[in-house]
Amino acid sequence: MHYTQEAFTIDELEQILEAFTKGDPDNDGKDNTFGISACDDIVYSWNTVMGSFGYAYRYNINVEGKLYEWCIAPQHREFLKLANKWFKNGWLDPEFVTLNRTKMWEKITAGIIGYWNDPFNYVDPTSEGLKKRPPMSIPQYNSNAKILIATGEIGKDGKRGVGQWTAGGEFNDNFFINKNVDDEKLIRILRIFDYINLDSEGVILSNWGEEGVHFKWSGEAHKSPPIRLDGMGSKQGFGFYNLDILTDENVKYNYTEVPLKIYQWASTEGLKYVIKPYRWDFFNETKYADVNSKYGSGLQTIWKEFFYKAIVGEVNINDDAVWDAYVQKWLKEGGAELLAELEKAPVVEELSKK
Ligand SMILES: [Ca+2]
Repeated sequence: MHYTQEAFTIDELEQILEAFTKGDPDNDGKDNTFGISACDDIVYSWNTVMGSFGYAYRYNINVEGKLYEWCIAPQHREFLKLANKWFKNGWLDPEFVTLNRTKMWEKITAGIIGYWNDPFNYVDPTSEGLKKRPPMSIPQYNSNAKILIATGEIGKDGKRGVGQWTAGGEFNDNFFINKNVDDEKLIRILRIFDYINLDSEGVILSNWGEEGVHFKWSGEAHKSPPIRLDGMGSKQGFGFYNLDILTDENVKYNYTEVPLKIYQWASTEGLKYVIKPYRWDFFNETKYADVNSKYGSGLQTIWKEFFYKAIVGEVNINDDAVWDAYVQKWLKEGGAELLAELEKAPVVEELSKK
C-alpha cells in the first residue's frame, strides 16, 4: 500500500482508466475490467471528479455572481460531458446505474475496477468494520494487489477538492450546556469535557476503556491506535458518538500510519481544497426547508433522471438545447423557488469568519 500527497491530472487519470480497462490488469486474457465504476451514492462515486470542476454534490455554488444549485450549474454540465466520454470509451462500468455502495465495493475488491474514491480513514488495518471495504478488503482477496492512495485529481483549469463532509463544517458537532446550569455544575461539566478531550488518560478511558480489559494497543503503547477486544463495542459505551474532539495530540489513537499522514496533510495543506456550499440556511431563517419538503423529491427525480441519461448518452449533453430544457424544467418544478429562498440564506464563507 503506497500513498502520495501528489494529485493526478484528469488527463493522467484518463490514461489510468484506459490502462485498467484495456490493459488486462488481471492477466486472464479477457476483456473484463473497467477503469471506474459508480453507484447510487454520488459522494463515494464522483467526489474528487466533481471537485476537479470546482463544485460538490449537494452544495450550491456562486458562478460569476449568480447562485446555482449544483445540479444545474455549468460545472455540473462539464462533469456530465466527461462522465459521458468515459462511458463511451468503455472506461466506466455500465453496471454503475444499478449498483449500491456495497455492490460497487465488491467489484473493487474483486479487482474488476481500478480507480475509486474513498474517505482517507478507510486505510485502517486495525478496524474490523473497514476490512470489508476497499482498500482494506483488497489485500485479503488478492495478496499481490498494489494500491496507491493519492489526493483528489486536478481539473483542466487547476480546480480540485472535495465537498465538505457535511454542510455545517465548523458549525457541526456542537457541545451544548443548558443556560440554567449553575456555576458549580458548569465547572464540573467543563472539567469532564477537558478530561475526555484533552487529557490522554481521559481520551483513552472514554473511548476505549481499560487496557487489557477492553482494548489492546495495535503498536507501541500510547503511540498507536487501540484495538477493541472481542465484544467490546458500542454496548459498553465506547467510541460511538462519544464527545471526542480530534486534537493534534490524540489523533494518533484514531489512525494508523498511512491515514495519519493523509490526515496531517488534509488538516493543513488540504484545507485549501475543501469545497463548501456558497449559501446555507443554518439557522432556519428562510423558507428553504418548507419549499424543499414540497418540491425536493420531484426535483431529485429530475436531476437523477438527467444525470443517468446524460452519462449513458440517452440524451445529448453536448446539445445546448437539451441542457437548457433540463435546467428550465428543474427551475419550473420548484427549483426557482428553492433558489429564491437560498438567496436569503447566509454566505457560508462570511459566517466562517465570524
Ligand atoms: Ca482481464
